[in-house]
Amino acid sequence: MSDFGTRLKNIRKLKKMTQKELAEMLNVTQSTIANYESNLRFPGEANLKEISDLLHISSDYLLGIAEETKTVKATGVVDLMKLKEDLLEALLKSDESLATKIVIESYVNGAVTHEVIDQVFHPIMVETGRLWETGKLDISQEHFISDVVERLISLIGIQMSTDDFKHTVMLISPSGEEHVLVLKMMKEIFLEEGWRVFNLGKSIPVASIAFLIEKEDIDLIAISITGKNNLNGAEHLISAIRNLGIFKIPKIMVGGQAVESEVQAKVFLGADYYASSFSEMRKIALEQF
Ligand code: B12
Repeated sequence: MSDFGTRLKNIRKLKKMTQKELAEMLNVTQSTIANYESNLRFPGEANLKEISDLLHISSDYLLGIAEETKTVKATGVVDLMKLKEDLLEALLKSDESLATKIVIESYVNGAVTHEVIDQVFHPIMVETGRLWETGKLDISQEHFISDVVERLISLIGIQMSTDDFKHTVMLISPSGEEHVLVLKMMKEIFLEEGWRVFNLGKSIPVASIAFLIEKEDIDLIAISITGKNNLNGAEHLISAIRNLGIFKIPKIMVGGQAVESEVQAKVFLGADYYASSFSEMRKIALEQF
């Protein structure tokens, strides 16, 4: 189980609060909060109660007295496999509040965004698709799960306390592509790596892409294509971007189920990079920029 300081820091970050903001709310200095989070000092009874009220978490939980979550190993490491199973079970029972609680607790205990997206949310969506395909899940349940997962992804979004971004990425899908949840997952992965992100979704006019490239100095355009029938749209989009006549054309990376299932796609799309998974995408982002 993680210590008090780490738990406090994780839950503060999850609530998207800076040390300064929490300190102001508690009427203490920022260094007091920093000391709490480094386990150099501990709050008195009154302050502990105030912290737990402000962060909506029980003081027993902050102190580590409350029962360990099922998803946390005794070592304090989040068991992602267990997290995935528990979360899927809650989603299949349409229990959104339990699903939210499971995800929040895993973050309080130090879960890392790109790991949760890669090893929890992605497989949950794949399993959802499999259950729907085999007639074990109604479309209404599939839509419910997509909506809750989308909300949970926003919930775990990292706190943006910096405007000193390393690079800038634009995320898009070709028009007609309804699978945009994947773009939200990609957004959190890039944010975690310190990138500035413009998630523009599907059906974005080329003129608007040009406008943003000139305005924001975009380094990378990442395009996700799921439906095979959207490959042509993606190809046109990429060649239109290449022919914009702009001084600095950003690098283009493609990925998605359609690219994986169509061997030729990697060639005819004409992108600079192709990756078959989020971890490969992250590797390119880290190594090539
Ligand atoms: C949720 C879902 C929906 C939701 C989407 C909600 C949303 N807001 O996104 C809704 C209900 C709208 C939907 C609609 C449809 N869907 Co649907 N859907 C799914 C489901 C269950 C999950 C999709 C998802 O989010 N997966 C999670 C992401 C993270 O996985 P991923 O896309 O594979 O991404 C990985 C890699 O491909 C890669 N990657 C992806 N993008 C990128 C981009 C870059 C740059 C890089 C580097 C890497 C990368 O990294 C990821 C992680 O490793 C899948 C099942 C499945 N197996 O995926 C079906 C699925 C994708 N859908 C499918 C179909 C057929 C449809 C519909 C045609 C159904 C219909 N008859 O209406 C429509 C299509 C509408 C349209 N015009 O696009 C098929 C697609 C088959 C195909 N490839 O053509 C699937 C596979 C289900 C199936 N087996 O039949 N769907």
